[in-house]
Amino acid sequence: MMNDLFAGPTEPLGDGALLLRGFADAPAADLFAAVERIAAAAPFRHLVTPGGFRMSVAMTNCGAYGWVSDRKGYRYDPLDPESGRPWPDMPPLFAGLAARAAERAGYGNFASDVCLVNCYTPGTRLTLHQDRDEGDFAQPIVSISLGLPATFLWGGLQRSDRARRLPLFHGDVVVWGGPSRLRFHGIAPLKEGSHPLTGERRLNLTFRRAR
Ligand code: MD3
Ligand code: FE
Repeated sequence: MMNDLFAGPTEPLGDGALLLRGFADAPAADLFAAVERIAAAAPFRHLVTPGGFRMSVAMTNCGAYGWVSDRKGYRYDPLDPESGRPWPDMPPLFAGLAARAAERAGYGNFASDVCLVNCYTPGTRLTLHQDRDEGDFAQPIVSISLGLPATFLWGGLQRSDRARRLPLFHGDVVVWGGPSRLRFHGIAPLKEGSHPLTGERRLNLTFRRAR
């Protein structure tokens, strides 16, 4: 398995969270090409929060469900509300890579049914939040970073807990589970720059088990 050839550095981030630096370097170009196909079928869009704010991050999804937000709330929806059609299929490359990363962190049989794709341009940020719309918090979330670097904000279990700053680079994969699963987290405003693969963008893929 490809996983067995990966000998890159791993950094434990705290209870249940593991950073795999460069775990997605080799498949990065294929991942990016798949994101472009997904975005051709389900374009990136700026969702509105229940409070009425337009998110600065542009999002799309693939898999059996997609994460969506509107004035009615946050939810996982089997249909893309923009088109009324199912989300694009999860490419086998995606699900396989996420499962191998989860395995490496000690979470066997991670079968994600959603990949939420976030697109950041310079100035885009994601304010501190928890991911709690999924059905089973015993399932981890796996994130893959592509393109421009970002500063990840890693808080605690209370919104008011001081957040640690952690740089995330192209190819980095993080597995968030166990006691870290419900920690507040976010992304600081993206800095200007250009990346050979993605241009003036950062893409983040998060793999989730919605139901
Ligand atoms: C820690 N995305 O989509 S990925 C998100 O880079 C999200 O786009 C960020 O937060 C991004 O919800 C951060 C890292 C991440 C994702 C989910 C987590 C960290 C997490 C869930 C629980 C704890
Ligand atoms: Fe999140």
